[in-house]
Amino acid sequence: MSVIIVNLIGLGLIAWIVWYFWLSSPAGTAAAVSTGGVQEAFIVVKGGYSPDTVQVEAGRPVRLMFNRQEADPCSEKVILDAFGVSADLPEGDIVPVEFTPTELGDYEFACQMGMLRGKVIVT
Ligand SMILES: [Cu+2]
Repeated sequence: MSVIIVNLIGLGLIAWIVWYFWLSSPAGTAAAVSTGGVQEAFIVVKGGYSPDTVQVEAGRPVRLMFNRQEADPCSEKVILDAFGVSADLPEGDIVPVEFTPTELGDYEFACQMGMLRGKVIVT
């Protein structure tokens, strides 16, 4: 019986984390959450980027955690030209992409064909 209760609490916690990081800000803009000086944001990749706009502060490291939830080859790579970084996104994995923005502005990121687009706003 107590095992069932513990499992239910665990499931509830997972549901809350998923809701908090992914579902509470669908598509729109998300401010990166700072953990130990690193600005972190979770981005779900599924027919687009969600959220598709992430707001960060200049001069501090950023870690974007991409979670690709589809098999569509269109989204298998994400490229952040302005920051000189790119990453392969295996389906289901959470892939961190790190960089430190130094100048204010809007910077696009996209899939390798430029069909899916998102934006990093550096303030
Ligand atoms: Cu594409």
